[in-house]
Amino acid sequence: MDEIIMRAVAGQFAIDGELTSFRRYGSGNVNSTFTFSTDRGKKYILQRINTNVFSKPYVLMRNIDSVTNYCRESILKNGGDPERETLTIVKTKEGKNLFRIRNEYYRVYNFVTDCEFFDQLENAEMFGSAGTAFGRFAKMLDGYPIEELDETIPNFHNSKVRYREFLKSVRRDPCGRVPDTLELINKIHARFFDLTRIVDYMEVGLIPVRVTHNDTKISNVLFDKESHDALCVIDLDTVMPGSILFDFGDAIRSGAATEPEDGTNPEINLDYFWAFTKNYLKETYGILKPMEIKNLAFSCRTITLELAMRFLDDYLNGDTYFRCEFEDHNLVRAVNQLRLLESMEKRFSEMEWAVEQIVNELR
Ligand code: GN1
Ligand code: MG
Repeated sequence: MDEIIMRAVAGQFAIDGELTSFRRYGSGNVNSTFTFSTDRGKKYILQRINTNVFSKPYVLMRNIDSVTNYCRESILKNGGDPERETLTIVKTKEGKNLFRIRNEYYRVYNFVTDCEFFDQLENAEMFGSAGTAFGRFAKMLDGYPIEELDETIPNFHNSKVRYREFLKSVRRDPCGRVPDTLELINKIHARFFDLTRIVDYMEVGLIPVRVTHNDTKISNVLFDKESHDALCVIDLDTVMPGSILFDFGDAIRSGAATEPEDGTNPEINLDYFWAFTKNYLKETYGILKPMEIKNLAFSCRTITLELAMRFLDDYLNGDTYFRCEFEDHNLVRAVNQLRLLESMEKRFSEMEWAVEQIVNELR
């Protein structure tokens, strides 16, 4: 983005001072994210919302406004610091959540000070701390009135609907990429019931619908720079009604893998799995239903399979959804997720056993 545009956009918001410098920030695959500083020493996050993915930006921001206000109160009640433990929206000078120009929508948050994010964590202890942060987040939102939330992306984790869409892409094969990816496609077909089990349980009420984050990848947690404690859960775009299992599973998928999403040979790191699960359950054991606990380990397989399918689907459709940094990026990601999945399948009984042991200690 040009500095002139950046300055003009930042100037629409009720910020302290004037923009002096900015740079790209984060590792999100959907929105475009920047940080900027002002001549009064303040730092902010500025994002351009991807309207290809989020078709109702104002509705999305209403959700986030309401959820962050709710979190702020809860954090204050618990003696925490809401400036660092949740996001703070900076309104436009007209008091709006977004600045719109032509078809582009921008928002600004305060930059959470002295924090950093990681695509890959340095040790199991940090991932354990993320378990506490995500667990607290889930517990905090347990009391949030679900009927007030709009569904920003309908059927986001409805793997049945996603599978149907995937089948359509395979049949249409708009880019002629199916012949070279048949092996991957078949790996997904073969796991149909692993993909749909949780959604089936939800449909018949065996697994409750809760207020969930829906995008709990590890880079969506901010860690304190000094202590390396996980402080703040960010990227609230997909906070919607959903299953807590996808949140647990997605955190494991992204945080307990030995390689990043586009590495070549990821495996599940069971020490990381233990560390996260222990702390996550410490926070959430009181609210979880037996069917949720029973499916925690399994949810990691489901979400990893879902991501493999989403990356492959995007590849078949010519890479229009996820940001790609090189040719075949989505293909590399799909292969990566299937390898990670195979590693989870191999070590599944150990994952289930870990959950059982942790639950026994909590009982
Ligand atoms: C996207 O924007 P980001 O990077 O936090 C995607 C997630 C995927 C993730 C995979 C709205 O998240 O669902 O799990 O990429 N977000 C959306 O890296 O589709
Ligand atoms: Mg996101």
